[in-house]
Amino acid sequence: MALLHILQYPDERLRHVAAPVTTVDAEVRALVDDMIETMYDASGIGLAATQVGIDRRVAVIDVSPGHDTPRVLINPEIVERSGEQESEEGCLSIPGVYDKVTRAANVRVRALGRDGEPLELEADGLLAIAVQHEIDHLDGRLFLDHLSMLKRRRLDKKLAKQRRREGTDGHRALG
Ligand code: K1U
Ligand code: ZN
Repeated sequence: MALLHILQYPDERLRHVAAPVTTVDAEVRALVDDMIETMYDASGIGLAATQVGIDRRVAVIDVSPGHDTPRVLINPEIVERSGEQESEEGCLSIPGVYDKVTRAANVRVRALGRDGEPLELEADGLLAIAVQHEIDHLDGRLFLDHLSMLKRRRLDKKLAKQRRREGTDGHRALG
């Protein structure tokens, strides 16, 4: 298994729309295993293949308290949604930024599991949020896209300043 590099906002590859997986083969299973290891290493509760630069519809999620029950969603589709919930979200591709996002409270998801078996998942609470957050990644969307224009502009300014300070935007850090 291997740790994968997690792309950081504003990397344009985070905006790619991932293609469906046609065959769940050994290569896809190896990707799933690497993504689970990477999610745990980063102390995340989810990870989408888009975040590691792979444009395939593969996501992993683990919201269990012991961080020992990984769920694998290949080609996930939300087939039913109801209600609303608002909660604070973060993103492994946008470290240090958290904000409130409103999403469906309950979702029913169809997907394939790690071995290609069809599965259906009914989710609420944090699991429902994580599922929607990861499917957004597979569609090239970030939780920032759910914020108001005003909040978004403020955050973009803050992040650009942070990148300048860290010298990670191609300019020399001035201290
Ligand atoms: O996809 C990702 O960037 C992973 C992200 C998923 C996520 C965050 C917040 C709400 C729903 C889904 C994270 O894991 S961010 C960091 C995190 O570990 C965390 C966030 C909320 C609760 C518990 C942990
Ligand atoms: Zn994210």
